[in-house]
Amino acid sequence: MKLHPRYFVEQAKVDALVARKNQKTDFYNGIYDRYQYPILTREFAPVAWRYDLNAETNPYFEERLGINAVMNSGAIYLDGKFYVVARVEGNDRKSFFAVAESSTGVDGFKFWDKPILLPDTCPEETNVYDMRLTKHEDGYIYGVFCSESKDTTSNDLSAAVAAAGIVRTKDLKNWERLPNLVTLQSPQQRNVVLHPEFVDGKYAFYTRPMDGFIETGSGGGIGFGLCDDITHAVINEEKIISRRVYHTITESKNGAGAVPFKGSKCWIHIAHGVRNTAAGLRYVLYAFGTDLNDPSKLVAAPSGVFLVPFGHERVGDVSNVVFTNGAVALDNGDVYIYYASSDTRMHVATTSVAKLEDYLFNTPQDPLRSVECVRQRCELIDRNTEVLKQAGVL
Ligand code: M1P
Repeated sequence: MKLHPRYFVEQAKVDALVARKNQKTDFYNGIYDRYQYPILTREFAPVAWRYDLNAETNPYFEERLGINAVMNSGAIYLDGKFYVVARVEGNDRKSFFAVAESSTGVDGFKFWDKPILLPDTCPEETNVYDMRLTKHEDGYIYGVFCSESKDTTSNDLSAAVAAAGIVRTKDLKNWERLPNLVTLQSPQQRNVVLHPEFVDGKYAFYTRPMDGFIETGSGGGIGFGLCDDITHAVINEEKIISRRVYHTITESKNGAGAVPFKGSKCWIHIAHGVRNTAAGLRYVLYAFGTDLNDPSKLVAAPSGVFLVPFGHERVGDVSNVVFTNGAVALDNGDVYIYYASSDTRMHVATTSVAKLEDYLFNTPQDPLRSVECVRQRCELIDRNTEVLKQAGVL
């Protein structure tokens, strides 16, 4: 066996990307900072994942198992390091999970040597994606993800069934697969998130009831349900805590995003809303707060979008999409929100718990009608006119 010399050229490209420093851009909204470079793309995948390195069996050094995209990643902070469990999509359209780690949280993300090989306990499962990582107070780290299977009851070739798969680990290396979540009220589930604490002594899940694989149909938004036993998780009843609303950013779909984290006033949620347009579905991020003692009770609902696809983020495999399923909140109050753009690459936005709570509680709510929105804006302008007069600017 002889190592192909091209290996060194390609591996140097990966090493350069991992070594590249990331910087805040001049984007400003006072709420969070954006960064110059994505934190992970398909080009970060190790060369050994994609090529046969043997010059005898791969004389042209052709890519054998290409990587198409690196996106929607769960995130966690453990022992001084940032870890993401990325959704890596192969050229064959199947996704899998892979851990990448960084010591800064904004750059230097390096994939571990091998992707995660989950226990194969679900023979009908075709695809897995979008893992949320929850450091639960029971001592485990849970990964809740979409487990997708062909809908064998339909003649439509693309008909599928989405369920919430559950795994758990203590080290991100050894994963135990548990039975998929059962929601008695909802035939399909995607974007299910496990709350980090027990609620009334039970495991608490945020759900996203759906009638079909793509359409949420009668599914009213982000649900909340409790279950007694995570090793056979069944939710009898889902209560909608953040509704889909006509002519808002959540009109078509409303799904949980990152695992919520605790502020001083509320649980902070960064979720996604979807609306339909002539150019297809547009996915944006929005934020809401729930009661510290009752995470199913909405206490803060600022109007409109929190983060939208911006500049080059707008274009990719599924354009006009931003999606989050992971955030890290450090003990010092710093927050790292990991989001993917256009189902293609991963980014980070940084902020703090204090800034987010200011945003949650001081951004006006959506008055839901144009005339009220103008009134709301004119009131702001009037107050600002007084500020400018008193400052001698006007
Ligand atoms: O393509 C955009 C997103 O579509 C799905 O999200 P949702 O269930 O809210 O429609 C998911 O497949 C997600 O992975 C993807 O980013």
